Amino acid sequence: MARDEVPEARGTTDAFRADVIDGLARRPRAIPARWFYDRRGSELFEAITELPEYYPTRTETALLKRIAGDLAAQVGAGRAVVEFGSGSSTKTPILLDAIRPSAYVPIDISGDFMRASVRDLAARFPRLPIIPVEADFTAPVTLPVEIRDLPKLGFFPGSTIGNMGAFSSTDILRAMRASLGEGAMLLIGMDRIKQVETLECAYDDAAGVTAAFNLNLLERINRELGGTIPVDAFRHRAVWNPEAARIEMHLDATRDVDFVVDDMPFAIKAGEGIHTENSHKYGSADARTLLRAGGWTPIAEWTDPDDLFAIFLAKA
Ligand code: AVJ
Repeated sequence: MARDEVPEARGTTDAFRADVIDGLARRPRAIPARWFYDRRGSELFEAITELPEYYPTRTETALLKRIAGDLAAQVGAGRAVVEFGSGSSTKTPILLDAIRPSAYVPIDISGDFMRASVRDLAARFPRLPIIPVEADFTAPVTLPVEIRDLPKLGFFPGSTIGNMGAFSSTDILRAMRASLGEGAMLLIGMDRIKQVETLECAYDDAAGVTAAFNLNLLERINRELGGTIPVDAFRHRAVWNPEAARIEMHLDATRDVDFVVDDMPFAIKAGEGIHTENSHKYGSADARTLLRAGGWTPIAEWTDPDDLFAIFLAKA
């Protein structure tokens, strides 16, 4: 496909290049997790959500089904649902069935993946206006004019907020509040702190899908940025960091490697690594404090019987 057919392509590639070169030059090396989600990465993430070890998706989906009636009563009908990082939109039908909104606006950085998912959704909700927006929702997003006068419900499932640290997660909640406007509500999923073994297995599955997801970042660098990274020299590592209350994913070099990215030379010694993701986990009080810091007032909290995952409803 020609570049000019994809409005975001040039800006996205430039931002990817800048983040990679910058991230490989700093110590410790770190590349932002949002770059996992090219088409292949989005597909691998979908596969992760079906793994026996990866409890968040199935727990949140079941929870959403269970609370649908309660949620409808608190949210009311006729809102525009704005989903941040919609991906394959698998949890969306449960919400749309429950609250009968007047429009649905999915926002995702992986444009063609999102549009393919939206086609399925449109078939299921033929009378619902669906207006996809291809954007990086960590920056302020201009919402489509069609929903300007409707009250909004922000939908931010999956504990995606956990990819951000305290500063960015507060910023993004505030940005959401600003873009969703007067009278908005937010429905947000937040993963709980739990047994270390459960957490580490969820991010290092026996089938190696999460490893493939992590390593795909290096393959993407090679594909899109003219990289020469020997991917076979890197190993996936997932570890719980108790001080920061987060799972960290790393790619560790198993031998000394030299490579280029966009003609820039890099060297990584055996045992050194690249930090590729943080996935923060929250106790109930942590979650509520974060929401308040982000300008939202929590009005309901639901959790599954094993307290693995929580869904919060908040108002602006
Ligand atoms: C999509 C960010 C919520 O942190 O659990 C899954 C991404 N990374 N396995 C998460 C992910 C490795 C996921 N989020």
